[in-house]
Amino acid sequence: MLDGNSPIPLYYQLKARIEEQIESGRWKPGHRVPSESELGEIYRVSRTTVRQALAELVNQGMLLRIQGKGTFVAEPRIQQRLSQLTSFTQDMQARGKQPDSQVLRLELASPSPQVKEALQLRAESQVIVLQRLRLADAVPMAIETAYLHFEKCKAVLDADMTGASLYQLLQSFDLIPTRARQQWTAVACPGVESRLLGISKGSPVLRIQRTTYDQYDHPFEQVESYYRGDRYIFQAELSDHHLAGGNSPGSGWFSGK
Ligand code: 16G
Repeated sequence: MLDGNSPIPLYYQLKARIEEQIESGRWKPGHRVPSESELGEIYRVSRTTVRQALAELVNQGMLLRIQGKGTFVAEPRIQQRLSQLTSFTQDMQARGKQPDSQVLRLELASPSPQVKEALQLRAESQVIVLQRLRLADAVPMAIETAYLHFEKCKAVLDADMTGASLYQLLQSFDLIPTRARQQWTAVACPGVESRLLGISKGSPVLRIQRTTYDQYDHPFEQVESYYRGDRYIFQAELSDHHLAGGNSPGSGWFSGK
């Protein structure tokens, strides 16, 4: 039973009970959570209390509400480690998920000043814009807009990128993604992106910007992506190289090999 005399609010206690069910594995992904009235009866709390607990768990991405069907335990988030340079395709395959992508845009364009600087382009250069919706087991995960160095990546213009791996294609043309610099910003998902990702407008998403370099340390792609905040966890291992006497390559950097 929940403790009505505790300083911890009832909804919070109920939320912790539900989290326990999920974390212990008693409620597996896809498990249907009892209805609001059932939970209210089990824990002797009001519908408002139950609603508040469920709403927070939905926001945290632990539960999933399906209109007209009920509330279910969500699939665990994709955990991505930040020590290796990988492609979306590799990340999904390593997790036993089927990667897929829909091409939203593939064309030549004039780069913005930021893209021009990131790719170290000459004034008159154009870039290839490849925008894709990335899916795992048919579930939309991210929207990626890659600005690609024209000379290095022109094979992309003739390729069918639907469901294909950009990095695999580039490697077959002897361009090896070797290191990247990446930054994350938490943002509220804009309208168009939210429709494509199948989430409500304003949901938390991670805006990721990446500059990727080839084996000659030349930048070939500048990517701006929106990753679903409810489907991803990014993990990094931190160590104090300075104290350990080691040589840190600089914070925020990671390399492929
Ligand atoms: C990752 C990269 C993206 C790259 C893509 C290639 C992030 C945030 N982005 O999604 O920059 O273009 O992989 O994947 O990690 P692909 O080879 O499957 O097309």
